[in-house]
Amino acid sequence: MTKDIGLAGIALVIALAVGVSVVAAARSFSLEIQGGALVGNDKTVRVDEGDHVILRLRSDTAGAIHLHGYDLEHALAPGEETTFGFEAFAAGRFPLTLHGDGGGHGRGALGYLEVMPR
Ligand SMILES: [Cu+2]
Repeated sequence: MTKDIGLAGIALVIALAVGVSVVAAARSFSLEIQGGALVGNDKTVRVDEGDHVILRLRSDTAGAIHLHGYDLEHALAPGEETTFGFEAFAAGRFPLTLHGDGGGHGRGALGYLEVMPR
């Protein structure tokens, strides 16, 4: 009897693990920053809660990109593509800002990360 419960428990754990891996996805986006602003009209990165987000960033100036709410910062080197990866652990709308060499915000949000709840 205890053996059956043990097997059922293992099956449940496997089912949960498979379920999670099926719904969460790796989502990759390329963002280019020129003159302190994002290039292009779409300033919003949209993902689902639990996704692994990869932002491929290219900037014409040095500084850092700051994801508010998640409180993550990623350094930028001029002219070089860098990869900023993180888990979308919280649902909501979060500003992405550019911090210059001296720190602080240039001119408000570059764009937004929108994370849809599961
Ligand atoms: Cu900031």
